[in-house]
Amino acid sequence: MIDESLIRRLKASKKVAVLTGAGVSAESGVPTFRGEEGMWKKFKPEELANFDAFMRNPDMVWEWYEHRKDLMSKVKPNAGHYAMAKMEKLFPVFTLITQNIDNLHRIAGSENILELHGNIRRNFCINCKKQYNDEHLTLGGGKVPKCSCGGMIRPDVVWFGEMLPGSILESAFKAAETCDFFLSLGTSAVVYPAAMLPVAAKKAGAVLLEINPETTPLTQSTDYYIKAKTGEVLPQIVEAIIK
Ligand code: BJW
Ligand code: ZN
Repeated sequence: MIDESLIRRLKASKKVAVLTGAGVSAESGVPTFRGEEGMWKKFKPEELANFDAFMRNPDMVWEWYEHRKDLMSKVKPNAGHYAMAKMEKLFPVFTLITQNIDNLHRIAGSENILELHGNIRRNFCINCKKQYNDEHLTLGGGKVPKCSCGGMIRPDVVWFGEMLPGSILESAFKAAETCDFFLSLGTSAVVYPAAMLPVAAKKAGAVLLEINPETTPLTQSTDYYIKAKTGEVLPQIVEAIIK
């Protein structure tokens, strides 16, 4: 059962902002980084997802991304993604801020999306910055592709130590600081600056809801915490606000 006061307060909201993390795509078969089922139990994310690792061993890092590109091209949105696309239509202002690079929110039909950490289908040359989408590359060889200028091509995602896209981050903070209701979904809330968004929303007066089967450093600051999978709970929340 979902708390009645949560539904009442969400229903009364005009501006809603949502932050999603890897947990939202877990039920689609995309492994998370951390947590019980985290794929990075063997590797520390900070060691693989950074520019120095790419420069030291470009083929290894590229092969890891090729593997994930392949996986992410095959998976489908789950009930949580679809519920968020439905939710977007129910509020005058709805901003979906995602740390995920897998494109599943867009495939599910969400429109106002801010991708904080890039998108795995895009790539660019580290030398001349020319953009290459996956369809412009031959994937599967385990070797880092080269640009026409000779430079190495990397995925257009944000690695540790790199700045997030400035205008996207700015829009995300604006959405967080001006919303009435903020949802933090399927994120361990340990990676900055994304982890600051729910805190900024709460500080600016928003109601804060977290949904995650495991508690996070954010949990103690929330108004509502639902210990569950997003694919199970979000459709119930949408049903309850439509009723
Ligand atoms: C479910 C579920 C289900 C499971 N339903 N839930 C301030 C303080 C301390 C450190 C820093 C700071 N500011 C900056 C830093 C450094 C660093 C950082 O945050 N480090 C911390 C780890 C300590 N941040 C950065 O470097 C960022 N850049 C930056 O700040 O630039 C300015 C700067 C530069 C130089 C110096 C200082 C400042 C960049 C961060 C980039 C993160 N990139 C990655 C990789 C992207 C590409 C790729 O995918 O390969 O982004 S790392 C990885 O973590 C990925 C994710 O988007 C991100 C967050 O992970 P997420 O989504 O939360 O996933 P998990 O796996 O952690 O959690 C999943 C959750 O789901 C779990 O809680 C489960 O329980 C739950 N779950 N099933 C609902 N069914
Ligand atoms: Zn180039």
